[in-house]
Amino acid sequence: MSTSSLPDHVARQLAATPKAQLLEMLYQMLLGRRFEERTAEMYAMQKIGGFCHLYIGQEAVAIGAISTLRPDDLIVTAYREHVHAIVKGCEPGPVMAELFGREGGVSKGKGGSMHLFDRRRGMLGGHGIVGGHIPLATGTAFAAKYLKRDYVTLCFFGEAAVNIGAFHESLNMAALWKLPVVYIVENNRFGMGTAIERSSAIYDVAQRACAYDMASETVDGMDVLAVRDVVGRAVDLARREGAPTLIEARCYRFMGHSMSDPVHGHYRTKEEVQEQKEQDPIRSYMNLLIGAGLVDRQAVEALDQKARAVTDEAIRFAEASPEPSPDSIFQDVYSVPYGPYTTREQ
Ligand SMILES: Cc1ncc(C[n+]2csc(CCOP(=O)(O)OP(=O)(O)O)c2C)c(N)n1
Repeated sequence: MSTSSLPDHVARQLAATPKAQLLEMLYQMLLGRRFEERTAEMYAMQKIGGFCHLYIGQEAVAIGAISTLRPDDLIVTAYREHVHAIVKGCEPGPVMAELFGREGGVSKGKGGSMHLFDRRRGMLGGHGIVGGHIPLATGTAFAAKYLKRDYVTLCFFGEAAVNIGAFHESLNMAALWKLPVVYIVENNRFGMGTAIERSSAIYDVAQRACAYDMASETVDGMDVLAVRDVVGRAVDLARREGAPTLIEARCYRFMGHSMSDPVHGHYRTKEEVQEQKEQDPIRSYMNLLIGAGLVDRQAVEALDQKARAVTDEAIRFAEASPEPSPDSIFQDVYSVPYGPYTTREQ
């Protein structure tokens, strides 16, 4: 494939990213998809209870964004976060065990699907209150500045969260104090069954940054290299200059809002969902890598087999893990009064 026929961001990323990392990103997308498909099955078998929101269709956002991070960087997410957690380094077994509510889970079985947490991997949740975690990311970014550390925080949330007061308070402080944080809006167009056009006075979410004189970009959230390109620049800016950015990644969820919701309900048509599925971010990226001669179909099949095997193993791990003991009910429920980046080990 001649690179002159490629969009600028693709040519740039193919030239700048080691082949092993490009393939790792494809593997992570496949792993995220297989993990979520099996999660749906486990939910239907009642091995997983409570709320459960799948990420199928949006994989390019988490994988493209997190691929730009160092291991000591942090992510803070909303509740559609199984894939973010795995990509940030949480083992798939403990993530699945958390969904099963088992002791071996990343939150010891007490958090469930919406509250995945692993401080050592820089995964600071998993939060169920829409927009409630945005100030936490602003806080970890403030801590970086205060402690003179150069880690960056990525904060992921849906477009429905930008109408929450905490979003505006957070962006104001981050811009005022120049904090190293990147806010990533995963605009999948719907907050449950409410289209953005019915809930927001403006639909161009990135424009919200103007109010705080903050850098902003809109990116195709179905294109993993585009996300990596845009988030990579924002992470550099945050690390070098402590400046925050608001990124709007336009994407689409292929499943219902949560496991208890229909795929389209009355708020979108079957045809719309089908049309979006034709833009599947995994297929597009796979075709791009094949076209660029970086991988062949056989190698993709091998990556997919590995993703399936890792997911099977995650389920075995979850099944084998015991229920949390009743004695542990009050342990780890409230946090200790010092944060993830103090010198004291907890
Ligand atoms: C403060 C608050 N209000 C309402 C809800 C109920 N609720 C759960 S998910 C959701 C929609 C959020 O949509 P969005 O932020 O766009 O994220 P998505 O589900 O699309 O990933 C709502 C309203 C909640 N969890 N928290």
